[in-house]
Amino acid sequence: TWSAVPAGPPDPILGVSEAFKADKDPRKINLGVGAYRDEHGKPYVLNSVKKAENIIASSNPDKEYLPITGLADFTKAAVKLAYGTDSAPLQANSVAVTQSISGTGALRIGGAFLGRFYPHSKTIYLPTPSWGNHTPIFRDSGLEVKTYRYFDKKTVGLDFAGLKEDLKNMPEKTIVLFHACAHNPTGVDPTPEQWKEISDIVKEKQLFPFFDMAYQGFASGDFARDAFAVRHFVSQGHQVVVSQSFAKNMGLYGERVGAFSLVTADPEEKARVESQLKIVVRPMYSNPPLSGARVAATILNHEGLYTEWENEVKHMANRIISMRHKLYDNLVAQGTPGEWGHIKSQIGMFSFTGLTTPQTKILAEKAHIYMTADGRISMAGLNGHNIDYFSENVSNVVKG
Ligand code: PLP
Ligand code: TYF
Repeated sequence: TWSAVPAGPPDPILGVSEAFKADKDPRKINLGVGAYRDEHGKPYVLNSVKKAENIIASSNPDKEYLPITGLADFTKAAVKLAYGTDSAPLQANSVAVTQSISGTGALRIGGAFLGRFYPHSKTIYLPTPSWGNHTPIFRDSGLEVKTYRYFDKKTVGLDFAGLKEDLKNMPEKTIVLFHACAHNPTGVDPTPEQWKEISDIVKEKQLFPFFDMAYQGFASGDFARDAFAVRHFVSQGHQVVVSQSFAKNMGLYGERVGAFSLVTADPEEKARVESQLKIVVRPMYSNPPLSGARVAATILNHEGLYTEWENEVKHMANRIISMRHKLYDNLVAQGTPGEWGHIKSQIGMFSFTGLTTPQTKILAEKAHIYMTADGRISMAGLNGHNIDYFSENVSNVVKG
């Protein structure tokens, strides 16, 4: 029956983890997947999460199905985190929201909803490059995927002129995806001033902004600062849609906690939109998973735990930033050819190092250092124990 099914290619990111696992060298380092690691290279379960789990366990909760759009205590708090408590559409009760299977599920629900109901276009523009899963997610949800310029290889920074030109040349009212902060894979974000210009062009062209917010808090350690783009767009009257993930900022990766929300015109429109979100979700998975949403809701709605969580997010963000400085200092001290300022200026979980695919292969084969073939490293995989070994090997491979 399945003799005509061709073997598919492995996931380029998760494939790196497999190669890492198979390597038996004690010096090995995995900088592939974007998952936070502590200063000993170990996965990190947040204390705020452990405490929330204890609170939940001691309340003897049942295991009933959630509603189709999920746990309301969670979704209400999630949109406050994204839009800000004083956000006008939140105050007006016009933000429609559903819980989702983490950020990926939120993007998928968003793609499906826009594919079905957005009246003006079935095309979504993604930055080049973008997270590798964006194209398949939106294609599988029935949208046509196109791209706009984003990253400038020469400056290892934002191609702001190219980005603006491409936005201006898009058909009116088309859908554009933006990474809200901590762009994956480049680590390059527009500045607040640049976001303002982008917002103006989006308004002029009546483009439809879709924000993927997978790293709120992870970029700067400050939730409001990382939500600048979303909140600015909303303040300018854009009816944004937002996908949120709690994988990174709460370390709830495998728990699959996320939300998809849309700004609508008023509570009546919101109710209609939410009724259709249910119709999108119901045949996909009926209703979302319970445990992770309970954890997130407990943290978001508990003053003490929220503060503790905020501090833990700051700690993660700051540890990553300190690794950026150390790596930069090491590369410069070792006389590594090239300009390495981007290691410090890039934002969030990743650094787009500029290492070439052949260099990444050499690092894997000779030094047991694993990263994606595009030269992206997950900064969180570096720590005080392995950063000197890493810098030395990068320096050597660049010197050739
Ligand atoms: N969007 C971006 C840009 C990401 O990098 C990721 C994952 O790392 C996601 C969305 C979705 O992740 P998840 O489904 O684990 O929340
Ligand atoms: O870019 C990353 O490393 C994260 C992790 O199917 C990830 O997005 C990778 C692959 C995937 C889901 C998450």
